[in-house]
Amino acid sequence: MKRLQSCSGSVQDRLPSGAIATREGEDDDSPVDKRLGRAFMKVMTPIDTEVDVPNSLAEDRHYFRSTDLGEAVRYYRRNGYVVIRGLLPPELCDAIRAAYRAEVQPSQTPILRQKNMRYERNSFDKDGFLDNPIFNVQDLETRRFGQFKRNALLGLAQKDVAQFTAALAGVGATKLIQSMFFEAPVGTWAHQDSYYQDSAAGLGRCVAGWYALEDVDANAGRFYVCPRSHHIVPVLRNAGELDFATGHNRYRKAVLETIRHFNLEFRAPYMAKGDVLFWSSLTVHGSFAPSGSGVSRASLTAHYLPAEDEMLQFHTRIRRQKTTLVNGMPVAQLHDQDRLRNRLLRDLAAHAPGPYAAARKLAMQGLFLAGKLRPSRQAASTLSP
Ligand SMILES: O=C(O)CCC(=O)C(=O)O
Ligand SMILES: [Fe+2]
Repeated sequence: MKRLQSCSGSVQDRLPSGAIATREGEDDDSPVDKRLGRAFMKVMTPIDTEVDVPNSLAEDRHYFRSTDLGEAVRYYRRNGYVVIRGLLPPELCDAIRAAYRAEVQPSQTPILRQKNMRYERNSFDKDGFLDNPIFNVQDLETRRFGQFKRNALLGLAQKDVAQFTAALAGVGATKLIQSMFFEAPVGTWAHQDSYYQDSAAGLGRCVAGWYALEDVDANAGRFYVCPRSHHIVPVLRNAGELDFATGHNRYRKAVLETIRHFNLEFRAPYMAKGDVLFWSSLTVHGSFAPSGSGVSRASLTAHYLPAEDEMLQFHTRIRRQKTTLVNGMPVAQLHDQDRLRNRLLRDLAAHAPGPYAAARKLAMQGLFLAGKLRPSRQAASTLSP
């Protein structure tokens, strides 16, 4: 949303009435702008093409509501993603952001960050929005960030979410294995989540959710997916030339080449406060570079696995995680800051970022070297999550 602009009304209040005559179903894939005759915002894609981005609910597909579970699952299986409107209560979205402003924004404590996996202090863009997104909200230190962590996890593990993630994964129950918090536009590179983490029981069994905590402006580096890429595109393996330790930049380029090669569509649904977009770990996605200033995209993302599955990291190793229960959902932790040992590591990493990053790089190289020497841990790809 734009800075200083206030959000009014509930998601229900703002739903368009009859903007699209037919209910948006899995078979209706004609471009929405053609049917509505509206002018969308033009945004540049990472392959330097222009794409139309809807900038209001009325301009977008209707997608689904929390009562449309069966239809939503069918849409997800076919398209590799689905949007559920109003899954998070707007008051909870506001409470998460209020707790962020009260506890996280003023803090000087180093926090693990999504873009570089380093412990860093907050950094803000020129409009004052956090531009180093938080990695694994569930690991934050309760003493300092308890309200923010509690509110965020209440949303990410709420009953409706548990029901959707289980149905989308085609299992009885899921667990949360990773989460992130974003505020400023960051322009995340195109990728399949599987490259970073997936299920050891089969690639594609991981389901992720993007939770809009505000109405997201089209200029604020909107989250996009490439529909059906989970079926069309082979899994780009985290190995050899493209491995994370030595070939991450090559991987990023390879994804863009793949998008061009298969002529994939970019689709960036309008995300109103409380809307959730779920996608598969095989679906190509990312977020656009910001195309305007003064705009934010406050959001959470979370990744879920079938509760019984183990996490496969970098297509290379099984990463065991300890779990806690939130609302009955297991939530896995990797760097729990409530443990002294992890806080000491954090302080070391924050005070000597160079040596810490070098040590981490070496460890990664060792991991992939060891992977080459032992029989492959790579799970088979399951195209129907
Ligand atoms: O919102 C973004 O920029 C990227 C989020 C993402 O790729 C993820 O959570 O897997
Ligand atoms: Fe991702």
